[in-house]
Amino acid sequence: LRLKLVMDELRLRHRERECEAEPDAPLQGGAVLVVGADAPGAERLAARLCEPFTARAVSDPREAAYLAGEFDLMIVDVSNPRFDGLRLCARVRSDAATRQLPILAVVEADDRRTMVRALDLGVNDVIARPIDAGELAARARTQIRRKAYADTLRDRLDESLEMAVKDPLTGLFNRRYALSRLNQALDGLAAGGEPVSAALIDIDHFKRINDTFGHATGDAVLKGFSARLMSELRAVDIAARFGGEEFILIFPGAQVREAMEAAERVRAAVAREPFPAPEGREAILVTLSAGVAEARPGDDVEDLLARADSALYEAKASGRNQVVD
Ligand code: GH3
Ligand code: MG
Ligand code: MG
Ligand code: MG
Repeated sequence: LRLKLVMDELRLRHRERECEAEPDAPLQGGAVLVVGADAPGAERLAARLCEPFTARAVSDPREAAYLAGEFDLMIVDVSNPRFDGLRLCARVRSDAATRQLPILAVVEADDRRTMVRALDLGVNDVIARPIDAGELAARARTQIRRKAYADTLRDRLDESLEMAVKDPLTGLFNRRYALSRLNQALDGLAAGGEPVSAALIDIDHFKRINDTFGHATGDAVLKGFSARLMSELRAVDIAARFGGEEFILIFPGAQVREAMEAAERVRAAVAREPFPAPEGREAILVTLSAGVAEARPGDDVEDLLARADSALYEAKASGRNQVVD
């Protein structure tokens, strides 16, 4: 054992020189969690990684699993039979929070069996003992770069998916998305599923707001109005901007009475408190009119919306600031 420690010490010194000598490798670093069978083993492994990596050494697999989500890469020593590194790898792979974390497993050069098991478990790469520091850095770099690229792609995908369904001004869903959800709900109803109701909303005398305060304030009111809509709805309800200052609420599972109550709650919340006006001017009281309709079996989207629209017309005609079914 003493001989082994001396050997490690020598390797470490050698490594320190290697670190300084690292030639013109691109400065792609990252936070690396190094997991070994025991604290000194983990520390020795971590010491093999130098700038621009920052390594943290850990020897408790539970602590490692807990910390893993904070790192760009995990290096696990699976070469020590007294330490079940493979189990840690499996756990990190199956946990949703760390599923994307790259794992590099350290194996004995002649232990093909463990190497294959590690790869089967979803480890991204393996490195064989005795460890060459240059090889370790290269494999670490590759995995971190791959992860960064995959993260970028995923973010861009999320962003464009969101742009396809959202209204940019208010952050509510857009008309197209609302119509497709309504279609889905009507299909569900036709197949004997749960009821669905919808409310069409139109802001009262919105032209006056634009004319009095300008278009920019009108836009700000639309944003604040939308936020207030959202705060009154259940998680399963859908709020969308249907057109300029027209909105639709979809209430999955709701019959007309429940939808009326929800729309009335929204109406009251909007009318209760005025919206901010430009500096030095009186806050802006906003009211809305809404028409509610429950889907009937056999309805298509146009049928349902036509009924909601005539209810909205009635709400406008009977003095605004009210909900009609
Ligand atoms: P009412 O609905 O009560 O009959 O009166 P209204 O004044 O609200 O009339 P209407 O709904 O027909 O007009 C809506 C106005 O909203 C017309 C348009 O200039 C304005 N508007 C539509 N989209 C936007 C927008 O994105 N931003 C702003 N600032 N104004 C918009
Ligand atoms: Mg309108
Ligand atoms: Mg109108
Ligand atoms: Mg209006």
